[in-house]
Amino acid sequence: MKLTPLAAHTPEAVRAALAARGWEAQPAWFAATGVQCLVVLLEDVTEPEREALVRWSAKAGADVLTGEGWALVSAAASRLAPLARPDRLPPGLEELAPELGRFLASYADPPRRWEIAGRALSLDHPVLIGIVNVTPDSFSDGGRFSTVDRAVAQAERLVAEGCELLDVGGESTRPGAAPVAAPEEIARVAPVIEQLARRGLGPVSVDTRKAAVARAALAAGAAVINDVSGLAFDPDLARVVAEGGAGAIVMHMRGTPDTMDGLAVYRHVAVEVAAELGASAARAEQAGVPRERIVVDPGFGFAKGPEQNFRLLDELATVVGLGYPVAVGPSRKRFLGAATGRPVEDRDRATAVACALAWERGARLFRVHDAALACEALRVAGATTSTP
Ligand code: PMM
Repeated sequence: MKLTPLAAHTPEAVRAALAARGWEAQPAWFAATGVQCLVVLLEDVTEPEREALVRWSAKAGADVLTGEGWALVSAAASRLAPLARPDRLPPGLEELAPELGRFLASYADPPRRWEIAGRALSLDHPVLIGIVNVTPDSFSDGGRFSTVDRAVAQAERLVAEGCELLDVGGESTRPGAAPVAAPEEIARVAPVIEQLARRGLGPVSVDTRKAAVARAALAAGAAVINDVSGLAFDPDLARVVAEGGAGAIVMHMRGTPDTMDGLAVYRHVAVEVAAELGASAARAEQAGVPRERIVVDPGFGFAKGPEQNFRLLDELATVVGLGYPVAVGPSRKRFLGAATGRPVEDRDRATAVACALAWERGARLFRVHDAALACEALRVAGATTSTP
């Protein structure tokens, strides 16, 4: 007998081994995803549910680690699947089926498109979102593109370097930044969005927390609203997105840019960020934004310290498990400086590496200042990923 260890972090190695033995592409892919091991954390578990889980795991050959009120279940996807089927569910575990079913469905068939106003973006390849800041005080490129002409020139460069969406922001979100009133923010972003739309440099997203700014941006031609507050800052914003038929990037943060650093306290950052982000996305859906229009973003640097950002990057699969496409914005942020010792103007290589790691863990959209380096890194990362 001859033994060869196979890569287990994606289904690809098992698929290739089956294909090499004559299996057809589709059955090989389904079998490969089925044998892949998944781990889920269950919380708010009652005592009878815990007993039912332990009984099921002994029969199903799954591993369960458990304590009062919680359980960690580790098993091949195909073994977990019966727990998501009401007709095959062991008695006592009825509560589990809907959530597990949704997770298994998005694991087997992740979202491949993102619907935004007027079109859809394909997520089969890395999608670069180019940053066009029109704030006089943004932390990394503050003031350099504050006029419309400069913003347009920057946008042209980003598109030439491979960006498929341009994110125009008129309010800095760094801690201590002066708040900007809606009319001032509109005066900054609307003329730029109008120019980009007129020149066919788009689609365009607007980085704002305010409903009034979002409304003006949509009227000027924006197709996406990117809200760093996760729809928590302005209660009217979700409705504006829904009525405008726009795409939404719902980002995770706690508090406001001024209070967020003091709120960076987590027992398990990825689990808590995913739960809070899931609640924000649910708010968007309740306001009438269809699921296909929502992208979630873990919000690197927002209410997270360096170590927490790295944990979150490594455990991004937990955010991907929500079932929405995932965007990330590590570009030039402080945690990359903490790892490399590089100042903010010299963090584009670190950004490119972070993007490649995030792609490997399931992110599909990447918000960057410098698209050329990130694009190269993502081409390499993307070339290692096979889709069925
Ligand atoms: N980061 C910043 C601003 N907007 N939006 C999303 N979706 N994700 C981010 O990580 C994010 C964002 C802060 O960075 P900047 O001042 O360089 O734009």
